[in-house]
Amino acid sequence: MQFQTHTPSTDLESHQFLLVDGKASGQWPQWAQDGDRLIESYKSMVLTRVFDTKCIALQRTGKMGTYPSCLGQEAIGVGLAQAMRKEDVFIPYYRDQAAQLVRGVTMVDILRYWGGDERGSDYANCREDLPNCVPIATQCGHAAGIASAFKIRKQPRVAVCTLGDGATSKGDFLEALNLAGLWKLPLVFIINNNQWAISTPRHLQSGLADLADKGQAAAVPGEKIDGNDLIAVYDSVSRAVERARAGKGPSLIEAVSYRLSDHTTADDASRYRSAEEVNRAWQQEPIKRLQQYLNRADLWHEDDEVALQQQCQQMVEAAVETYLKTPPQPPEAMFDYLYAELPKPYQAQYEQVKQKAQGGQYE
Ligand SMILES: Cc1ncc(C[n+]2csc(CCOP(=O)(O)OP(=O)(O)O)c2C)c(N)n1
Ligand SMILES: [Mg+2]
Repeated sequence: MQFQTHTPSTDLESHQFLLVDGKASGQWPQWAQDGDRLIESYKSMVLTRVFDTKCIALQRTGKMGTYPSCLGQEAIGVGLAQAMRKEDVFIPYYRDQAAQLVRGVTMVDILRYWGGDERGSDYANCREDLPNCVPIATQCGHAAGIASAFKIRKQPRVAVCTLGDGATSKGDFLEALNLAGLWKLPLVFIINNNQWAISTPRHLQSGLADLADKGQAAAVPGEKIDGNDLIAVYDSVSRAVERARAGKGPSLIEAVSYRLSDHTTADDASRYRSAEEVNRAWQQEPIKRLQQYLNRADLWHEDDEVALQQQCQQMVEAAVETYLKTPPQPPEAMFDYLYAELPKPYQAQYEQVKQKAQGGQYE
């Protein structure tokens, strides 16, 4: 069953290519039979994890602000970003470091953003991708607007928008989904169903068994996939993206994964979920799974792994060094990023903050 309107979403197994133990399942798409392609994806997932681990350490040592780890969800980000074209637009939420790195957002950008520096959202390499969205689901309306612009301008481009399982309960998402279905927008929604919305478990979020079925009320076909299976993610997103590019309208993908970390560095998930549950989820995580496949296929070996880990560490350390050396902006810079032209009522406040800063009152 593939993206057919009004068809209930399929069970997970029918969109699975890599089983939990790294063994292959079903008929693999052509591209996945190319070992180099899989190794490229694997390297991106490992880099994301090394970077993510460092971000938590930076927060813990007072060098960065609150940070939402993407531990365990690397396959969703890497797979979806690799399925997009450069000219497509990515509309992320805050747990999308993996996709952003593949899209060309730099590690320094990401560090600056979570360090509270808005210059971290000024991406040099993918200027039209949107910045992180923290207000839950509000990015969905932006995505519908962007997709609508593509359609009006007759551009063969696609908007790809991510959101969490919790975000699917918000009106913003449901309204954007409705519009996408009605106007047949070139828009792909991807739900990162990591099973938790802070401390709210998935089963208390919606009465639906499959969040992909939310598309039915909006005439948006849905598909539920294993979000820990890099091949399933790439396969599903690339079909949805090309479907949208061909003028056939939007899709909704539910990628099932697990949030192996706390919600953010400001959370302690051990207060509301059991160690057994988390241990079980570790057995399913996406990196080990692909690594096991590559090992068995004789495409990846111990020495490759050691070299990759070293290379990733070096790249991350270099980015951290640049980030830590970034001169801070003056306090009045907080007015600089919301408006193209500062509205009158804020101009007086801006001057006031600037004068206080010059008088050393914020030091
Ligand atoms: C409009 C809004 N309401 C509440 C919050 C507080 N909040 C931050 S994350 C979150 C849970 C989101 O869960 P989910 O959509 O599943 O994404 P996840 O964090 O699990 O990736 C909430 C309620 C917010 N950021 N924005
Ligand atoms: Mg969630």
